[in-house]
Amino acid sequence: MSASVRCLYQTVRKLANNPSGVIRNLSRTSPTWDSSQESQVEEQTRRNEEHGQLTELVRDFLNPADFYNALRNIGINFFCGVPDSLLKDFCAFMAQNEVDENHVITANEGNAIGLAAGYHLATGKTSLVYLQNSGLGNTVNPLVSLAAHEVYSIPMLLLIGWRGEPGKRDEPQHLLQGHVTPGLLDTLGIKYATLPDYIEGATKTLQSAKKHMDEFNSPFALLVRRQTFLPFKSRIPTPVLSLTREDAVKIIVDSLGEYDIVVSTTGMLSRELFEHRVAREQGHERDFLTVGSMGHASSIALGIALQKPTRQIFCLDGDGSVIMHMGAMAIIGQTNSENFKHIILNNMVHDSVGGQATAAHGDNFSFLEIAKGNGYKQGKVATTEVEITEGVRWLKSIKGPAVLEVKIRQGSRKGLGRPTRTPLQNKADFMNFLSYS
Ligand SMILES: Cc1ncc(C[n+]2csc(CCOP(=O)(O)OP(=O)(O)O)c2C)c(N)n1
Repeated sequence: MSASVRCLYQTVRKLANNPSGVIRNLSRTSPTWDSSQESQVEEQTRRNEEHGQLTELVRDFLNPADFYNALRNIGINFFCGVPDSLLKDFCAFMAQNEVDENHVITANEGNAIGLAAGYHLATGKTSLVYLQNSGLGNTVNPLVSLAAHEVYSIPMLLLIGWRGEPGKRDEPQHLLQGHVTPGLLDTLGIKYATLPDYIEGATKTLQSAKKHMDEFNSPFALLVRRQTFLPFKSRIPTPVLSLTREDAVKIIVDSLGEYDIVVSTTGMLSRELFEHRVAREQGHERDFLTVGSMGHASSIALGIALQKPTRQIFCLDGDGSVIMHMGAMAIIGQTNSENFKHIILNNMVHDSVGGQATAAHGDNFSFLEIAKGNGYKQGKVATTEVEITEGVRWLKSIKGPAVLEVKIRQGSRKGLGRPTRTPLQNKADFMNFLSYS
């Protein structure tokens, strides 16, 4: 622990024990902190101290450990879902403290509803399904045709990170989703509440949720606002590799031709691609940034590849995204899209939302075997700068569909920006670029 972190931690401990109760619910465990979270909590701690008697101005945080214990107290012992940045501290706590048998990170959010249903059928018990509200769409079918009271009536608690909450600053792809989230739950007939950011409130809300789930045998949802949880960090060990995703993106992009088309996946990758074009003083017209719609970049790329047979299409994908909608690979493999080139940047984790393991973390997992089994014509792995450069050259020279798996380490640069052009500007520039024959 660095000196500044130790100092903060001591401040936090002191304040947590402060009889004036100026700040509440700070950690009873010993989480590690990253500097941005650290400085935000430090700033908040300072403000809380300044509030003096105005305790109504105090900002609380929910300790992931306390919330986990409160869940166990209402009988929840099984946890599954897809990670979200607003839930990353809770996810990190789970990854570090829960055994694998009781905690499964699923490929997509619909799978998690299925898993929770199977768990209920086998045990009669309720589980927790966590997700970002972007993944609500993936849950709709199993919620309405499996878990609903009108069908198999299966209780489960949904913990939903509320990106794009009205009144909060967020990216374009989260705005509509954030706005429609409560209405969507209403339409689905799912009762919900906002998760309080202090343990007494959270415990009460969990008790009401339990009462509802017991009485109606149906799902109940908790909406989680940003910065509800106290920071908790745990790092999933992955192989020591030299290149980051940003390094790899730069090498790939610099190896492409002037007319080559790029479709990039959700998360940090598209942000790094955008910044690299800025640094190179290039326009952004060659890139379609799949800022939302996680897992669909390869299908978008296929749609373009089939219509533009004289152009080369490079889909820059992530392991979590490919796994989320892996069925797309089966369809791609069964086409004759010779110009479809899939580059999977595999860091074995959901790096963009906190670094939780994907199935690619498993010892017996292989993207090359999967691609081959789905009918891709060829595949290769690259881990170094030279291998990536040669790999892209090779992809350009062969007939697809083909795949290049690029093995990278987790992590991203601090202060990474966000695209400054809007999705509509991106679309217009890109369509214009596609129109060159
Ligand atoms: C349907 C849906 N579920 C969850 C998310 C939240 N999310 C954004 S990026 C991301 C991780 C992507 O992981 P991966 O493809 O492996 O790329 P990496 O971040 O590791 O580069 C997640 C889970 C989302 N945007 N959409």
